[in-house]
Amino acid sequence: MKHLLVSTACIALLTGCATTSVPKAPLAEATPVPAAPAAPPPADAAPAKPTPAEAKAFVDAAEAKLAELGEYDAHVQWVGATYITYDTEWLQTRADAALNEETVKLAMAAAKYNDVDVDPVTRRKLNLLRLSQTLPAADRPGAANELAAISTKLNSIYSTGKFNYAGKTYNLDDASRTMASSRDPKVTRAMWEGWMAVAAPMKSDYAKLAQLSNEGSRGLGFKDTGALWRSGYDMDPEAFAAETDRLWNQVAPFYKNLHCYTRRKLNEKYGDSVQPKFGPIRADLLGNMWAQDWTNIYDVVAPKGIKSSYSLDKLLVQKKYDPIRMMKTGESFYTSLGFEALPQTFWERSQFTRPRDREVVCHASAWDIDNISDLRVKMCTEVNGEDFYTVHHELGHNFYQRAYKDQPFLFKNGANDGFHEAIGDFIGLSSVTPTYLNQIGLLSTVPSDSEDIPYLLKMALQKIAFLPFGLEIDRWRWEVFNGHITEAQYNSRWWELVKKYQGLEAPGIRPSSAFDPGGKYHVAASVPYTRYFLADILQFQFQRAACQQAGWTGPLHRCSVYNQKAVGQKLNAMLEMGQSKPWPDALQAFTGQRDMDASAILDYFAPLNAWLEEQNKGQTCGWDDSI
Ligand code: X8Z
Ligand code: ZN
Repeated sequence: MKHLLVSTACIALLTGCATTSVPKAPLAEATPVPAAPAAPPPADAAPAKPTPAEAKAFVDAAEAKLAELGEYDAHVQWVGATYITYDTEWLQTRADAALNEETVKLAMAAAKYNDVDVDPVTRRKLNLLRLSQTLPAADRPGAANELAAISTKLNSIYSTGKFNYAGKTYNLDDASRTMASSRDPKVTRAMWEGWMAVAAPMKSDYAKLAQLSNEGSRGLGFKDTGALWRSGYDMDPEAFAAETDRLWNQVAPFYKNLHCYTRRKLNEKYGDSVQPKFGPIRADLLGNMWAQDWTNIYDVVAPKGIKSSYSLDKLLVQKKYDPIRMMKTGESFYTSLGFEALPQTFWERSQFTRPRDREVVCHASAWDIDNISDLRVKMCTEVNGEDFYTVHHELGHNFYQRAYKDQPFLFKNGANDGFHEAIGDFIGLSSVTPTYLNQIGLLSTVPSDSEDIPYLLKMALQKIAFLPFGLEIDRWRWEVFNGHITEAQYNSRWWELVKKYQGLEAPGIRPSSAFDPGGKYHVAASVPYTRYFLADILQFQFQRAACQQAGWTGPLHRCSVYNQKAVGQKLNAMLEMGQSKPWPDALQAFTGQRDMDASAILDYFAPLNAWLEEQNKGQTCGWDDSI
């Protein structure tokens, strides 16, 4: 429920249409009034069926109303996210509840046009209205407020979370840095357990949140909140679930190869007592709190005898990059494609680093406050390769938002949420190529293709390692929402799914109070996560199509689209459509394809997959993934 349409913290709010266009009349009456009947109808007559013109007028008024409320909410959420206090939480709860309440009322009122023969644009908008709250509140007094209060509280627990270890206090940034660099399994375990303990108190509130949002979702005609989330893809919700299975099955063998190779390297480094040769990998050994990105342990898995001549982390420090310079560099990639530079207000109003003197939501996000030009990012940027990539990711959201600014309010969104996540990641693929790093003066010489395997291995530690994680979070939430699991089973079921998909296990027995899913931002903040799985697939489809458009004939992983204006133009053609058409139309506009297709990510990594298969010869790979 946090944010309308482009849900929450990752891409925040829209609004748009000038507030002067907000009708003065209440929405339900903001329709052309039909001519009065000559005589009053008999008392038992059915109410007259609304006309298509009435439906269109209803939608226009709804868009104006939501734009106004959404813009107000965006300012409140921004202040709350950049300054967490009792009072800003109070304001966030109020603003969120008001927006949720109004959206649900409008979505319910929209049902009266279900059987009206409206034009396709109005029909699409009526459907989108029903989908526009991530956590809809029930239409009864107090429900929206209760849901908003829980939601705000969970977000704050996560963002202000801290723990103590060996006489020092750690926040998530500190713990993440230590997880990335420590090779002492006692320390990585302490970081991991310390952070997961922050989430334990969220458990009962999370159960309440699921119950309340289910009540709201059912009021809107969905089976539960999971079904609502799966309904945002221009297809039947269960067909969408099957589509994600299909994509996962395309890439799972590759993930298993990477898992096998990595497990062996960890076993060689730490020994059987820390990382056994068989079975799941210990989750705290992979250099990241959630084991969603394994790039930080490249030193542990680096192939023997093939050197990698540079580290982006070190280059950025050596060349004295700072967060603003990283942002400016990111912006210049987009302008090289023909996009207009970001407005001055972006630089004045964004938050680029963690403030020293107040609590903030550090998880990176991109915002569109007024749905026109008040674009911002909120990051706690550190000078390293991971954040260099994240800068390009966030700016992808902002350039998308600006590209669709002339669409009507309900179409100001990504073609689907996976598209919104994939744009910046697609640009990010070029932004870390040695050719591009060389062009911008970060890297003095472009390594020969003898370094392709180390390069691809680093990329796979980010992109292939992520795939099962991108899937499992919502697999778990879908089961929470459909009642398959109870609060008492939340944590054990979480670990069953982590084992099944990622092939990982916790570093020790979990306490019965644990609520480890809440240790991930998107669970605490209720941001749907399947979008990132889709983005991981889509960004490589974008890359393959863009590189073909640029006339590139070399290997896909070496292609950079920097300065390719024709690619920029075609990309813009997709972006400016927003959500006005079903996503296959948008995909076709840029790539010529109408399906999500994992063959592009497999093409990109093909040389590495062959290399991994060679490395894994004679090994017993895999783990027991039956649940
Ligand atoms: O949440 C994000 C972005 C903001 S939309 C920083 N990402 C996911 C995550 O951090 O878990 C990007 C990669 C996956
Ligand atoms: Zn994002």
